[in-house]
Amino acid sequence: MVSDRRSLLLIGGGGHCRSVLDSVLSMGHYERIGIVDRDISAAVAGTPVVGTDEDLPDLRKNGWDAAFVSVGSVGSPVLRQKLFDLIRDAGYEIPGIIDPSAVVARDVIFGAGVFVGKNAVINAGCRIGDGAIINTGAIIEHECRIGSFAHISPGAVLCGQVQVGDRSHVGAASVVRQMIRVGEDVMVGMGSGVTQEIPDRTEAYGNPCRVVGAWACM
Ligand code: JB3
Repeated sequence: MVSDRRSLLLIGGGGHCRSVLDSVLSMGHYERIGIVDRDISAAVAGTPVVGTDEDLPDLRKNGWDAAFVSVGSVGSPVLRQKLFDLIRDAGYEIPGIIDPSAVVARDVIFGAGVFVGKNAVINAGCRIGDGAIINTGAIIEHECRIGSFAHISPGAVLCGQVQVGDRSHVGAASVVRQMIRVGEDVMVGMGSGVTQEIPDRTEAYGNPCRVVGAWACM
């Protein structure tokens, strides 16, 4: 985490950005915040849009030092991954945004650009991959592995030693039993109770959670 007051671009100015922005303001680390969106009228809560993706290299030269992907994801993390690559290649620092109300164990290892929302809990021994979203009130119990660009939705509960693969989505209020693997590019529908492994590139939902077909992240 950064401790000095610097400048931060939020990439994507929609609903998820509103949550991210509120956490950024609560953290108080940044004295200048701007939004980059394909829609230049997308100002969020008084924070201005300062350009589009094409402007990112110039904005970097003009003193914006950090950037964070604030486009959200409900089952389609590909845009988030593309924007993450864009800001990394343009030379921005990519911080984590962890809401001050979240409870995070001391030994959790974070990749770059992770969002942890209000009242989320991440317990001891977890690893969270680049660009993952641990959304409002999610509980990630001890020794879980969350892949890059995965989205753990509001109120989801992952019991101990659960693995969630890259780009996978665990729907709101779902529960994943301890030591279960949710594969890569998986969509788990909201309210599911996951008691068995979910294979890569599948869609599954229900309680008990059943695979209902193939899933392709787009
Ligand atoms: O589930 C929860 C709690 N939140 C959801 C979140 C995780 O994902 C939320 O309900 C939404 O389903 C979704 O939030 P998101 O991505 O903020 O969706 P939306 O409100 O539609 O806003 C998307 C924003 O991204 C819009 O302002 C778009 O103009 C912008 N956008 C789209 N493509 C882009 C691009 N911005 C940039 N910079 N570049 C793009 O390519």
